[in-house]
Amino acid sequence: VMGNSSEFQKAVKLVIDTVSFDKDSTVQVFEATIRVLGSLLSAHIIITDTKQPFGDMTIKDYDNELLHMAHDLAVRLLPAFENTKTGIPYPRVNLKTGVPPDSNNETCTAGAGSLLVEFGILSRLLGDSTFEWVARRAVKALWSLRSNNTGLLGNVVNIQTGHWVGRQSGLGAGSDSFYEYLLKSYILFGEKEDLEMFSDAYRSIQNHLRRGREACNEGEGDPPLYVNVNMFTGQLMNTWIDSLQAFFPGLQVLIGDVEDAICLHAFYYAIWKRYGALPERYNWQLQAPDVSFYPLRPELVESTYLLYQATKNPFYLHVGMDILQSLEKYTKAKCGYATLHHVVEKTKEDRMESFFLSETCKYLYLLFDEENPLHKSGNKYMFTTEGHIVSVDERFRNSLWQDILPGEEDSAEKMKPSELKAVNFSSNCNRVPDERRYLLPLKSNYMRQIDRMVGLI
Ligand code: DMJ
Repeated sequence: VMGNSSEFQKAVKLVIDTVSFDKDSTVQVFEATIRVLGSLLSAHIIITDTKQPFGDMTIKDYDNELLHMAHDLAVRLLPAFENTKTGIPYPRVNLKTGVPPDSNNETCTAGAGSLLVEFGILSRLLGDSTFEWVARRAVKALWSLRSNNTGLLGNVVNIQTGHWVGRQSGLGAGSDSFYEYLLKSYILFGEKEDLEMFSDAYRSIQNHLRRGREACNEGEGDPPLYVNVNMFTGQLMNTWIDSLQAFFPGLQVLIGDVEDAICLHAFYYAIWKRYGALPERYNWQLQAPDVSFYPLRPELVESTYLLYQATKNPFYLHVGMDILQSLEKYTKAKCGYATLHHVVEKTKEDRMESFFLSETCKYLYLLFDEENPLHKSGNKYMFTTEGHIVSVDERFRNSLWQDILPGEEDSAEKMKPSELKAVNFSSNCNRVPDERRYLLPLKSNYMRQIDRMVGLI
């Protein structure tokens, strides 16, 4: 993304020469997929891109090594999808020996249901349907367990019985990327059923999770907030929001619901302004953190970047600058950037998660790099949930094995990348952002209201 081809080539060679997955190590299927599989696939796509928009990222004598490594890793993850009665995978797998004998039968919705982008890309690059098939089966199994009453899913499920162990439905931990990947799978593969699931889920979210006034930027009542509810009754389960939820305005940008995105983003930014970071959980009733650490998460920066791309409003450059300055001030350490152990006391932990580089830094860099090839029309890219870039191109539209994908009857209809916008979202989901309209993104009384809600004034 920075166009630094020599470092990229060095890193790729290092990975090819030194990384092996033949390890007696138990990993989380979700984390290994989004962090490791995703980066291998992304780098492979960049290396083999015929246009090379980021500069010359080709590797001399490259023989698809990264794709082979991705395949090797994915094969080692496959045992997670075996011996499960629902098709929902086990959460952990040993890379050498498969599912550990004492394995937990419970998994979270996001962990089990956000594997389709990486597994689908791998299948389509290899022409081997296995990976997409298992990932799609897991999504469909989870989807079939949603509440008849609210249309919502819980956050923890038993993979053998299909019984919901965690009935909390929200947009944060345990759920977030499930929704993200319904939409992103559709953007990438054009399978209509993914969009239909996403549209239904989005409708249920708006009906049951969104609280506050209807028009977000005007009128009486509280500014909107997405809360955690019981999936079966829609009743409020607690009064906290978590820092992972801050990804949601970015997802709203992708579907064109920019106004709601602007309002929701402003709420998280108000919390950031108060602490110079986002606490892992913030209790909006107590106006105080419930869980106080900040592991350098990217979600607020990600939404800021996407909102800037959608509106070009300099307000988001200001937000980015503010975030950057707090990161420099509070998290910079001798050898990197440190997790904040406590957002009030600003104590640090000796820990820097890989998503700090793959997401937080990348989105910050891109926010200010107006001329980046990623922003040029004609170059179409999508970010995976871990911030790895993949090109949205025809290569991923071919599922020649369509007939053997689970429940394929109504999914035969495929959309071309250029047709993506022409789908029936509910009325407020298809707005084309008008730059002038967002010159002042939020009314001053709105800002005052949320500043008061987070105890800033
Ligand atoms: C990232 O690993 C991914 O974005 C994931 O989907 C959830 N959030 C973390 C970083 O906070």
